[in-house]
Amino acid sequence: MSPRQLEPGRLVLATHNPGKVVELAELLGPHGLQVVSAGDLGLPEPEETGTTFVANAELKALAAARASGLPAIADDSGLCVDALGGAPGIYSARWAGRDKDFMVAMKRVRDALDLEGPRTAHFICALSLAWPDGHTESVEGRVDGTLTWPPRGSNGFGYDPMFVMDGKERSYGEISRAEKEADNHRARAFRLLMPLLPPWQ
Ligand code: ITT
Repeated sequence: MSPRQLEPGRLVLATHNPGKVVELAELLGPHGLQVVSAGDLGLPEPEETGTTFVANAELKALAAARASGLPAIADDSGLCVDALGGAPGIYSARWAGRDKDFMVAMKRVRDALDLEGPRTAHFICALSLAWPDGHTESVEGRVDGTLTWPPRGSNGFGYDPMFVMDGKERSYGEISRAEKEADNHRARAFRLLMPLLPPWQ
C-alpha cells in the first residue's frame, strides 16, 4: 500500500466519543469508507495538549495512525459561547467532568451567562486525517446558533439540547439525527476534507 492510499475498512476513527462515531461513520459510509474505531482497536486516548481545535485533532489522528499503522481520522470539536469569550471551546468535554455528565456541563454554561445578555454561540469541528508517516490534512467547520434554556430534547449528544442552529426553531436535541447530520459543524468540516483525500477504491 502506498503511504497515502485509503482502503475501505482500513481507516481508523480516532475518537472514543460514541456520538461522534455515529455521525462520522454516517458521513464516511456513502463514500465507501467504512471505519474501525479507536475503541474497537483498544487504542489509548492521548492527552489533548493543543491550544486549538486543529492542533488537538491532529495529535489525536497522529497518535492513532502511528499506533495502528493505518490512516486515521480524528475530530476535535466544541461549543464556543460569545459572551464567555469562546468558552468552553476546546475544553467542552472537560466542562462535563470525569463522569462526562453534559447536564452538568450545560448548567455550567448557563450559570456563567448573564441571563439578560446575548446568547449567541457556535460549534466548531476540526477534522484531521493522519497517515502513519506523519502527513496530516486538517480542516475546520462551524455552525452558528443561539443557546436555549432549559435544555430541550434527548436526541444527539453533548451540548445538543441547549443549541439552536440559526434558521431552526428546535434544538439539536429535538431534531432528528438525519436533520442534524445534514448540515452541522461536523458535516461542514467533512465537506472541506473530502477534496483533500487521495482517491480510493
Ligand atoms: P474524543 O477526543 O475521543 O474524540 P471527546 O468527547 O473528548 O472525544 P472533544 O475533546 O473534541 O471530544 O470534546 C468535544 C466536546 O464538545 C464533546 O464531548 C461534546 O460534548 C461537545 N460537542 C462536540 N460536537 C458536538 C455536537 O455535535 N453536539 C453536541 N456537543 C458536541
